[in-house]
Amino acid sequence: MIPTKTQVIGAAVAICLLALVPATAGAGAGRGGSAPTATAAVSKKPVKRKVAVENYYYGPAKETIAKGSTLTWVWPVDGADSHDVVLGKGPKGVKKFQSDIATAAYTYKHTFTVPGKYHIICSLHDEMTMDVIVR
Ligand SMILES: [Cu+2]
Repeated sequence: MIPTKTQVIGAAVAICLLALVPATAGAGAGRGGSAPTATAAVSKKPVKRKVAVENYYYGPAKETIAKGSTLTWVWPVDGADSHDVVLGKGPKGVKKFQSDIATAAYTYKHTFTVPGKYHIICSLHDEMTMDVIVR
């Protein structure tokens, strides 16, 4: 049987709706309720930002900041597992930096003076990484 125009359109709409469902459902589920990372235009001025050190992830996992900006990693007051902040790979000539290994109520600060891409890792958890782009 040849499908009528209405049936074809109906099927197309149904497919579109199906395609939308996982996208919408996935959007909010990602980070366990942390604030959405609105990507505003990157300020050319140095900024001071905080990064949450959570169990097995940094929030946010990506930061784009101007040269001279400072990131402060903040461990939760009631932290459960131990983590650190280590420069895995950075621009040429940048010295390695790393925090202590801490569990709770700890902060670590670093000011980025050299533009480039910084890959930050937790030395205890391979899956725990973040990227910092310095412009
Ligand atoms: Cu960790």
